[in-house]
Amino acid sequence: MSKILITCAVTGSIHTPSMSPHLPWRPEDIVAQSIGAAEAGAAILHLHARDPEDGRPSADPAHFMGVLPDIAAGTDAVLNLSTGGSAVMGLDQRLAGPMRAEPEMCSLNMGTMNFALYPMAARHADWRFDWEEPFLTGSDDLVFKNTPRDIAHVLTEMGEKRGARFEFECYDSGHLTMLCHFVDRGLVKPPIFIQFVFGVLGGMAPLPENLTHMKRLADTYFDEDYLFSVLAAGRAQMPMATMAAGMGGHVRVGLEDNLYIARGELARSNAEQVAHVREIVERLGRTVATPDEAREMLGLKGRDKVAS
Ligand code: KMH
Ligand code: ZN
Repeated sequence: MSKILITCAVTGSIHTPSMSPHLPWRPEDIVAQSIGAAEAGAAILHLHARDPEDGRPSADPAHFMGVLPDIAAGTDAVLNLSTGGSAVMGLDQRLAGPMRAEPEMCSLNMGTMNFALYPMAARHADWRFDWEEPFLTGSDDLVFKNTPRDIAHVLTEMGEKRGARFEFECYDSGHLTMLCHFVDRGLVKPPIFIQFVFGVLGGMAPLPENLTHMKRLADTYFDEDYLFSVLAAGRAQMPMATMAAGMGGHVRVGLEDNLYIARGELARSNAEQVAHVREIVERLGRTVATPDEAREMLGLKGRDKVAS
C-alpha cells in the first residue's frame, strides 16, 4: 500500500462558535491549530475562512489572506482551499479567496445537493452570535448548487488557469459519474484525488457498504488513475477513516467534520484528532506521507507557485 495522506479540515463552515470553545475561528487560532495539525501528521490542510469579527463562514480574500501567509510560514503542509465555501454563498463569492490565493490544491464539490445542518440547531440553546441559529435552521430550504457549468468554471479558473489540483468531494455515486464526465471532457486528469464524503444530511450515510460500493465504482471508472480518501461527518469520523486506511485509502479528519474526540468528549484541537488517526493508521501498518510526498503523489505545482 502507498503512504497514507492525512488531511485535516481545520475549521470549515458547518460548525458554529457556540458548539465548541475549541473550534478555531479567530485568525490566530486558525493559524495555530493548522500548524499544530501539520506537526501532528497532516500533510494537507483543508481550509475555509471565517469572519474574524464573529466567526461566520467567509470566503473573502482578505479573510483568507489574514491566515494563509502565517500558516505557510509555520508549516510546509499543502494548503487546500475550499471552493465549497458555504451553501449560503454564490459561486463567485466562494471562489473569491481561492482565486486570490492561487493555492496548490482546492476542493471541488461534484454535484448539487441538499446540505442540511438544521438538526444541529436543536442540540444547542445558548448562542454566542446572532447569525448562528438562523444559519443552521435555514438549511432546511437551501440548495448547495454545484451544476456542471459551476464545476466546469472551477476546473477552468482554478485548474487550467491557476494550476491548482483538486480534492473531488463526492457525496453520492452520481458524483463519480459526473467526475467521469469531466475526465471524458479532458478537464480532469490523473492522478485524481477523490474524497468520499459520508454523513452529510443530503449525501451518503456512513455505512461500510456505501464505502465498498463507492470504491468498486471508482475502480471501474478510474482504474489506476485515482486515489481515494474518506471523511465522515460526526461520530462515524474515526470508524470510517479506519476502514479507509485498511482498504488502502487515505483519511481526512478535523473539526470541520466532527467536534469530538470520543463519545461526549469535545476534541481540544485539530491536532488531537490528527494524532488519534495517525496512531490508528500506523497500528494498521500504514506509513504517513510527508507534505512533499503528498505533492509527489498528487502532482501538485509546488508551494513556491502560490500567490499567497
Ligand atoms: N464540509 C464537508 C462535508 C468543501 O469545503 O468544498 C465538505 C467540504 C466541502 O469540505
Ligand atoms: Zn470544507
